[in-house]
Amino acid sequence: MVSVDKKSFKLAYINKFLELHGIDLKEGNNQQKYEALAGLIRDYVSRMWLKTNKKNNKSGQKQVYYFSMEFLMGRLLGDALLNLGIRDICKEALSELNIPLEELENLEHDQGLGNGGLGRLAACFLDSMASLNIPGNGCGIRYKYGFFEQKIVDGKQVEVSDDWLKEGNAWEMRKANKSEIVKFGGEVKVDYINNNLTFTHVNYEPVLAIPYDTPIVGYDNDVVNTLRLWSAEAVSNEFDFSSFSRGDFLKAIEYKNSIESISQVLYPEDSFYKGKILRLKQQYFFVSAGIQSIIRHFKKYGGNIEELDEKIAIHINDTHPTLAIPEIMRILVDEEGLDWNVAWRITTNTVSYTNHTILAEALEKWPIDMFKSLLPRIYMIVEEINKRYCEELWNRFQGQWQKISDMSIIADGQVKMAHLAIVGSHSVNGVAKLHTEILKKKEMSNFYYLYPNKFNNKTNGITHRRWLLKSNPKLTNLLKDTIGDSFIKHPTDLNNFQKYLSDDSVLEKLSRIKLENKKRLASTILKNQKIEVDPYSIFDVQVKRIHAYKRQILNCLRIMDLYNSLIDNPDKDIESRTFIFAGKAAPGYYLAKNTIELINSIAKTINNDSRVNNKIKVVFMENYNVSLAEQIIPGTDLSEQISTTTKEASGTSNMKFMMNGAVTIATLDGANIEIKDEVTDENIVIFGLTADEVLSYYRSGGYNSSEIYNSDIRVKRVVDDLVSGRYNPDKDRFRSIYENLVNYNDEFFVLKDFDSYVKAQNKIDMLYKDERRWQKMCGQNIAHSGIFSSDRTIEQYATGIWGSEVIYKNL
Ligand code: 26V
Repeated sequence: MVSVDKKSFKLAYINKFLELHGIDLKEGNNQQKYEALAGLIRDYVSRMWLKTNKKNNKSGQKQVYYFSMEFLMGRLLGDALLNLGIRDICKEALSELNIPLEELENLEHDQGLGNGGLGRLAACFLDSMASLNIPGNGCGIRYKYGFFEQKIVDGKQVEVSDDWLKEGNAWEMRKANKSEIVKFGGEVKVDYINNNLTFTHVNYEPVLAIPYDTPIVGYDNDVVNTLRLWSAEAVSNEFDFSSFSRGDFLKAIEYKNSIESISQVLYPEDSFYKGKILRLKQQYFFVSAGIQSIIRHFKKYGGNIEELDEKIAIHINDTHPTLAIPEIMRILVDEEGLDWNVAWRITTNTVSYTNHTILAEALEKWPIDMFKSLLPRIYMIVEEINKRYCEELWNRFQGQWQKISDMSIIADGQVKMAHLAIVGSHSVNGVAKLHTEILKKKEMSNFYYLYPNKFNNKTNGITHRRWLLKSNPKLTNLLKDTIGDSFIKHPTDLNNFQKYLSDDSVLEKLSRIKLENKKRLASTILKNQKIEVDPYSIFDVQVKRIHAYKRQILNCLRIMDLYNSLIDNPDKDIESRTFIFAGKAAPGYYLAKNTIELINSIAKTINNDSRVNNKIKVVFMENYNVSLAEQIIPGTDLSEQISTTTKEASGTSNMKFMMNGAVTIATLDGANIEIKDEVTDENIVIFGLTADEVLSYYRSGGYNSSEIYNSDIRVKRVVDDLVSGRYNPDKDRFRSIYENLVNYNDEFFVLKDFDSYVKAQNKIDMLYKDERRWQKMCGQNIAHSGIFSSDRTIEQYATGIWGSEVIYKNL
């Protein structure tokens, strides 16, 4: 804990400001004031950081490294203040200087180095590892440009590059002395020396990997872990001096740019995975730099390489960092001279892998030619791994050639990263119970048969520090006032809140807090989208990446249907609602971008129709990111989790919403099932096909969407309106959505689930009318959300996969 009082904080702040800017505080602008505050907090953090590092170097405790292409961190200042326990002191001290803390906090650019769930999960995990006192560090790429910023122009998404480093980054520390060289291209020279084969990589292109370290502050425990992000630079004497002397300046610049492009930009997750060479380069770049630096550090502190797996755990977040497996093998065999079998044992014991999707089209496969020419030695190692593994398969599945070829790492001219990840790690986990079952029984059943003990489930979680304490201080205070503050360190203590749900005054307070959060959200909507919404209406929210399987379209069709019924029957007794959407579409994903346009067209039509205006409104909020989520989620009444069952691996916003007292309308998909099990059927509204039904349709057919279209007149009416010109003067604008639903048999069962969705929504209306009952439901959701803290998830990873000690006490 930082022990500082208001007076000394104020003094330290004034000094820091002067030190950084050389002017009087009064003359400074807010950006300068933010920089001084961040600088001061970083000073506090640095001392603990040093202490944690020293302890780790000495203790011999197992170190966990979480490798991920994405870390969606959001803003860091508020998080640090909260975890250091000095937010109140800081706020008061600044307010005495006439500086509103929130204004400074809002100046910080979101660190948006991730697409969505997978990247945000990595960020929550870092927070939990630090808060549970687990020596756990992140390893990734310092993209110069984060996930694009979304602008909505004429209802359409326009992508703008996210220049997040433009004002500098107060939290990172460049560590040039800890750089590594990563080698691309070239050839491998094989020699036979002293009865040993040796492999020398020659004529390669060296790339300098420079680490930038960001402190990850644990909650109230003096622990500061590290997120290490790598940036690519040209090895200086490889380009400028030689080329310069020949006067070829432009060539030198071109070369420099081509090297730097490796860490230039984060790839947007697409509907289809495209094997782009730059992405493969990115993957090897950060994995190689990360593994080299881990092993260098391990040896520096006296580690015995043959005990690497006892002291180090490397976790790979999806298949993106799978090259860690052959890279460790390369170092152990080529550089450390270990026997292949020994090296293989160490490698597989060290590495563990999480799968985050069953969408076959998202699985990474690299063309052999590309792989081989970019990473010649790594390719040889993968070939050798595959050769030995296929021998094992031949023994196990004699004569079953098709099966062996299906399971091979290299087949059909491609290197299959998921296969390499499963074979080369000791643990494969899914991210929710249903998801893990589908992996075992269906998607990866052959592998489950071969390695039953590798497969396990670790249901996702979210850090309650950011998603409750930080984003919803009012609710946090009510919880502290009722159940005390033990839930902060033991989130399942939120259960104690159940006892208070028969107390009307508590329910009344809960409802007031929600209203205040809704008012805050309403003013953001007015400011950003210039739409006035009624905070007394139901805030019905679907915020997430735009994707066909997440079924924003189902939500749209239901809104169109409600609109029809209000026009048909102006006296229809419904609760007034504000439908709020937000989310980004991959730039190359036509259908997703078209969905955004549809939402905006519906919004325009409905919001301008005075006949329904006091009943329903539709809003699409621009540029969904972590900071916007922190505002939207506490102000939500109804959480939309309506993916096609079996498709959403887990979902994590579902957990954030429940923790903030929203009621969920959901399909039995991903972690929704576990949420339902926790809150019980009375406190969630479930609809739609079950997993068995969906799987059976996919397996045996039998679904005909046009039958529904032709038989349900409500469905026909809304689907026809997609192409009638009612929502957009260009009748063909949404033609492809129409075609997908009617003529391409509706792959995601939108029409099939429509009726049950409408009924579920009517049930929501009915429940909401009974205010007391509704508040109780909200309270039950909060009370049962503790299990979905990422502290629980991380404890399960630590004990079940990484074999790290979990020590709660402070340093
Ligand atoms: C795939 C690709 C393909 C090529 C280009 C860039 C790119 C980036 C990411 C991905 C994989 C995305 C997988 C993913 O985000 N899965 C989500 O993981 C969440 C955390 O486990 C989970 O809650 C969501 O249900 C799941 O969709």
